[in-house]
Amino acid sequence: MYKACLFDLDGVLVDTAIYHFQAWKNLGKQFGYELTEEQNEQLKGVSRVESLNKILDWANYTATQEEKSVWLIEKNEDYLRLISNMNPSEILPGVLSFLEQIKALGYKIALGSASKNAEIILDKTGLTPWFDLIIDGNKVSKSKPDPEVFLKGAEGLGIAPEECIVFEDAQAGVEAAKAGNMKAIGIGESETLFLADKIIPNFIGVKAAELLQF
Ligand code: G16
Ligand code: MG
Repeated sequence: MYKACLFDLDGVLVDTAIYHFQAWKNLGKQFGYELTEEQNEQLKGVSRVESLNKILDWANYTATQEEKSVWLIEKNEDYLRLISNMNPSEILPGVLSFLEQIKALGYKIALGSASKNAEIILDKTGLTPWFDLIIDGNKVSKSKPDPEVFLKGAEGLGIAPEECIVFEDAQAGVEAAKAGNMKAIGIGESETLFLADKIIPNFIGVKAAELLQF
């Protein structure tokens, strides 16, 4: 009955959070703020603009619109430099085997990421050919937990939301999947992903035919 798998990018297929963290930390120095790892956790799955707003909030810094625009560009330029050497070795363990299995089982595969740089990352890691459809931050106007990114994925694939299974590492992403009437499989810790229908720590050794039984 399930026909499509929709994947988040950062934290599910690859770990770009380390690069976002570095770029935000570098930016924070401009207003004398040192971002912590715990705070970076809270930026996972959050859009670029919202991430900057959160950081400025934590730093207690009131920025002008102009400062914000400049900083968003600077952060992204820094991030693009950091991801420029990404390669297939950065695909998270077990992911390729899982993609192979679901392809063989006949599932459609789509990306549902908040990132505006998703296509670059998929290309650099060699993941692009696996995807029937890519919905990224350039194609949506509302951030997760709004279901827009996943609903557009289902629509683009021509598959009903009830027939879709979402893979997410962020609580907001799991909420987005549930709000879209989809099944959600959380990748990571049960403390943060408790709203998911199933939770796995990662894709290592996962048998798709078993996991996708609901
Ligand atoms: C990713 C990251 C977030 C990042 C967002 C936007 O989300 O987890 O930390 O802020 O994309 O990225 P960019 O600045 O490249 O547009 P996801 O949805 O792939 O987990
Ligand atoms: Mg994510």
